[in-house]
Amino acid sequence: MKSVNHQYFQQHLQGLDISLEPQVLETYGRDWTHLRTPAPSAVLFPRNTEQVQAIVEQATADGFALVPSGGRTGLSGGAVAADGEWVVSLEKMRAVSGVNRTESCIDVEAGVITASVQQAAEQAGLFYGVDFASAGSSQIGGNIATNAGGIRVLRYGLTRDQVLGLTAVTGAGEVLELNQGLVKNATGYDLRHLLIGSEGTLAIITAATLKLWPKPPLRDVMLLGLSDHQAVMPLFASASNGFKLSAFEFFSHACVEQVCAHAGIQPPLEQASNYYALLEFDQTDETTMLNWFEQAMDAGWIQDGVISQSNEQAQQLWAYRERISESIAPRKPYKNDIAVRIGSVPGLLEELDELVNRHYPDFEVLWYGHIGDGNLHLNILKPEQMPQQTFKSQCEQVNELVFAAVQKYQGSISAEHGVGLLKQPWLNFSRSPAEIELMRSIKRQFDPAGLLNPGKLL
Ligand code: S2G
Ligand code: ZN
Repeated sequence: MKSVNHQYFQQHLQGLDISLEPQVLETYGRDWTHLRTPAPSAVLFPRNTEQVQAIVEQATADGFALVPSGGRTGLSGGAVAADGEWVVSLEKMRAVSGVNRTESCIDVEAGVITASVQQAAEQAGLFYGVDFASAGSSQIGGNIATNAGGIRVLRYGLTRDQVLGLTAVTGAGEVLELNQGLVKNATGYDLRHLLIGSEGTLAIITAATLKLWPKPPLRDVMLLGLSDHQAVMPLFASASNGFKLSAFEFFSHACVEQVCAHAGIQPPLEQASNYYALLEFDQTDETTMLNWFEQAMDAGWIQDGVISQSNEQAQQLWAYRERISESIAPRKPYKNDIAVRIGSVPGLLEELDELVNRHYPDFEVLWYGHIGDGNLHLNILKPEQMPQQTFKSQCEQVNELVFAAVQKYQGSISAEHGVGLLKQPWLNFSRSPAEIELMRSIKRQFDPAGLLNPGKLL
């Protein structure tokens, strides 16, 4: 592969912001997984779709691979550049059009931070439906490329369900303007939905039109101590009927211990429980809430619980769930992000809990996730004294068993974090050979030179 320098880019990509600084190469060549040593050959900062198109054409001419880069908050190695690729950072494409109240949507460029979309919507008296812990640093382009989920999928759906229009540059250098913000458009294959979740392997997303929702009513939050994880599904079914849920999250006591230690806060309830559920729902009257709470106690599903009395307290209760990821990051956890149909959650939980305790007797195992979506995050904390590589290979040995269990329930080995580099060896546990071959032929159509994010997903 050719080496590049400033002259090369001045000659071939006039006016494009680039960096060859070692520190910049290091920062932009990794995501949150620290899976590989970053080693891109350049970081490019296009300011518009035309510059992205010129980059794709030049990279094709000289045989450079391209790694699209957003907030690099990914958890499966999808934004890792470790083999001389050009990183294409969209962070300078940060334009936000005014909110369109009539159509209830907003036009944004790919580099816009997720939280900025949430704020723009709020200022216009509307609401952007997707939220998760890293929304303060993730970018819309990356959210779309991984079809990010988060904590309110139950009510508003995935990122996929917010995208009304998409602009992207394919690996063949074509600019696609997909669906143009239309609500209805029955004119053949919806290519927008091929690109959403394609992890930068089919095209580089440069802009999107996103759906906005009516401003939500005031909401209450309940944090409940569960006697046993088997209570979680009857509790979810009952809460789904009793309240207008916008979130139903689940986490084990080990998560609470990590958050309390990291954040220096007290546990949420007097008496510790093995598991917790956090419910968020449209505000309802006190009597309805208390009656439901009593019923859940009488049914033996919950041992204790607290209902938020203010928005501030609601945020405090959310912190026990939202801050798990940041609290355990220093322990370099091995993450599994699995999903099954909601009805299969108890069976899978039971089976996996037994399996991990048998195979990881001396590892700290943390369960948390979005029960309402059938999505569980199984995180194994690395023992302080164990070398990273030893830990990773021990976890990966158990992966076969974990994914075989997920496969038995026809579940997904990656619910929302994507496949990237990390989950690729086990893709066959969730996708058939015929599907994988079809995905490869689609990849050949969109990226004939194979320069877009090579080695990721497929
Ligand atoms: C969550 C965030 C990333 C992780 O907290 O729901 O998706 O697994 C995760 O720590
Ligand atoms: Zn999650």
